[in-house]
Amino acid sequence: MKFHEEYYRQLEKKEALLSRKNEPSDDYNGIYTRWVNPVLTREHFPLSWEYDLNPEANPYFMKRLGINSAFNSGAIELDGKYYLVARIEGVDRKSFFGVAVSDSPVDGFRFFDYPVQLPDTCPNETDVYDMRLTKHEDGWIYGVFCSESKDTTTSNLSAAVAAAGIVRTKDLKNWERLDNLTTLRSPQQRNVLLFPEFVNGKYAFFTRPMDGFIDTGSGGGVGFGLCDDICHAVIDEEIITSARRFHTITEEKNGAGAVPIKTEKGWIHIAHGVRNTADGLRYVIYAFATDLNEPWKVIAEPGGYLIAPMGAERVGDVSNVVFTNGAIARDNGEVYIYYASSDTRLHVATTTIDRLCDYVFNTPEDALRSCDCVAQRTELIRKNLEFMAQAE
Ligand code: M1P
Repeated sequence: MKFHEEYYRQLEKKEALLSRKNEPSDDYNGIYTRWVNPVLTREHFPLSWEYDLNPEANPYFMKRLGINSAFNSGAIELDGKYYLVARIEGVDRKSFFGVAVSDSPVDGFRFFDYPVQLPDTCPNETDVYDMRLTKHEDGWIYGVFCSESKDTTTSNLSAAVAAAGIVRTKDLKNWERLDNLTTLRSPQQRNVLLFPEFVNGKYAFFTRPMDGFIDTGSGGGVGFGLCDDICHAVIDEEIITSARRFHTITEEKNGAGAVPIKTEKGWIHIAHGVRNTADGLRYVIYAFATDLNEPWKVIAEPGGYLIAPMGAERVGDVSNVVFTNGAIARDNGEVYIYYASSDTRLHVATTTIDRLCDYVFNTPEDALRSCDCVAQRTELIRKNLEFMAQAE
């Protein structure tokens, strides 16, 4: 009896969470609006994903395969529905993917019956995470993700190798695995995404060249490279697009985030930047634009961050982190940025293409030195005071 009572109690709690309506927060910056409730958490999974629902096999109604978190998610709109391919981490620390769907972009996301079972083509692969979803002009939906394996060349137990795995699908249910991306000049890769259009007749990737697993080392920033064959993707040269800079939000490292959004003025990129602090790494989200025809050329890069961890977002498994690998830009100009906080849960912030363009093209660049930053701000204040005086 206890089993059934608890089952129905948990089911009711879950249903209340899944049907809870979200609302915009009153935090204001004019650029985007944060929404109050996370769109995905560890509580969003069907009971069947964690519990054995057979009372004979599980008399105490225990979680048998617990889930720790649901966070960095690829995002896509298909036939009027919103889909998230979430990074799900089990209590055993292994990540995997699950697809959640909703009729609304801000709440009501429910996972498919089963997680994604990727074709097991890489025997040494231990972990997979952070899928970016690209609706490519070739007609496929591609998922590019981090494929992590143990580094067997050293005795360091924690040493790992990160590569970019590639899958493709038409329906988010059946996934075909292609060869991992090979980058001839970079030993490791994470935060790779496939650009949605051919560039010079080739498949184009934004990459993140890295010397090691955590440190990007000599990797100068977000890279860009072309390949001929998506089924056996090989990139030779990687050009640096958005570069890491001393004493900025990208000093330690940066990486591509959501698939770039096409606008009349250029491609808008929503990426992440990392700086080091006495308390460890701090991850923020920033934006920049690249040229419509030469998408590797940065044409605007506002100074500072677009989204930084705030309030409860600041705490989690890896605290002081916001991270995005998915945004949905609708034909009507609405934009939904799905961002995770502290490697623990997923949130949404809403804006529009007009606002993002205004932000990216009209926000001053980082002046790089305190002295010049003060001059920048002084100029803003001077203009404002003059304007206000005239308006009186
Ligand atoms: O823990 C913060 C993030 O760390 C990694 O990002 P990066 O490669 O830029 O350091 C990723 O593993 C990401 O999943 C994670 O959110």
